[in-house]
Amino acid sequence: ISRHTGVNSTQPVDKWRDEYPKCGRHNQSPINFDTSRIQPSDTLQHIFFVDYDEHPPHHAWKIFNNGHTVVMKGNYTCPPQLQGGALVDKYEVVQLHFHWGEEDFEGSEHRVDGHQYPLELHIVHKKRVHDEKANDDKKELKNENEDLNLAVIGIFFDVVSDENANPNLDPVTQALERVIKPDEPVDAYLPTFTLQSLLPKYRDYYRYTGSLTTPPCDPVVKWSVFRQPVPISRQQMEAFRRLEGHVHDEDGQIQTVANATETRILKNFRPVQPIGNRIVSLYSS
Ligand code: 1SD
Ligand code: ZN
Repeated sequence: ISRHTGVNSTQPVDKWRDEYPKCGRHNQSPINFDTSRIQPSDTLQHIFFVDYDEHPPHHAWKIFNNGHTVVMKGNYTCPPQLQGGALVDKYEVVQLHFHWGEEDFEGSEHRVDGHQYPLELHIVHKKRVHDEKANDDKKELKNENEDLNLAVIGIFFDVVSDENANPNLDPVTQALERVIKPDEPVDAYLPTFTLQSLLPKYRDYYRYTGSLTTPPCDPVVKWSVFRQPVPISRQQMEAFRRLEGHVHDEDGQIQTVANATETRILKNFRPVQPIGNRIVSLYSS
């Protein structure tokens, strides 16, 4: 039995391209932000986080450990949106999830001058389509991912010694205790949790066009990654490292293993990818 660090796939990261050709092509994510080469942009504007302070009705969240990360979906009637930020379209929230490592020196997918933060949150948004019905009809005729047009917000977390550094994250880390085992979704009631409460104070961000960081690696993502990290306590960070994942055998089949420490999700970030001739810009207020 081998433990693969590859996520969302039965393949290790370096084999993704065999099964998912897009993972080996251009415009892949994550990347390293080389601050000596990135200039503040004249054309980027700030992003409006519309209804980010809203609660889903009855504070209802679906929390799911899918074996490679924890995914949270708010049961919104009118999901929070991104507007502005040179995005052209409006994008609405679909889900959020995290990437982390075994120790504090690794974990984030994006890097800044080679530095990795211990945790990175992704708030995934999809382009808003006015006529849902028409869209569903079309989808049946097409490949599932063909219409994908996503905007993902990346937020770095930095571990600080103060136990009370980020109480806004407590509803999330407490809910993690209920999804230690993979593949068993829970309905959580999170009265004090909003997306707004996870954003950093300063909203400067790096912008570039990239991909999903997991198979099938579709190059359809407008990435906005905040420059300022958000604090997280040691205890909160450990809650992520207690989550259990899948273990695969040589054929990529999921194995059940009695020893729980063997199955922990301890590394679910993809290595940085070549930037190629892409332009990375910085919105600086
Ligand atoms: O890894 C996630 C993947 O699980 C899925 O959530 C996808 C959105 O459909 O997004 C990628 S990521 O690029 O946000 N890491
Ligand atoms: Zn992600």
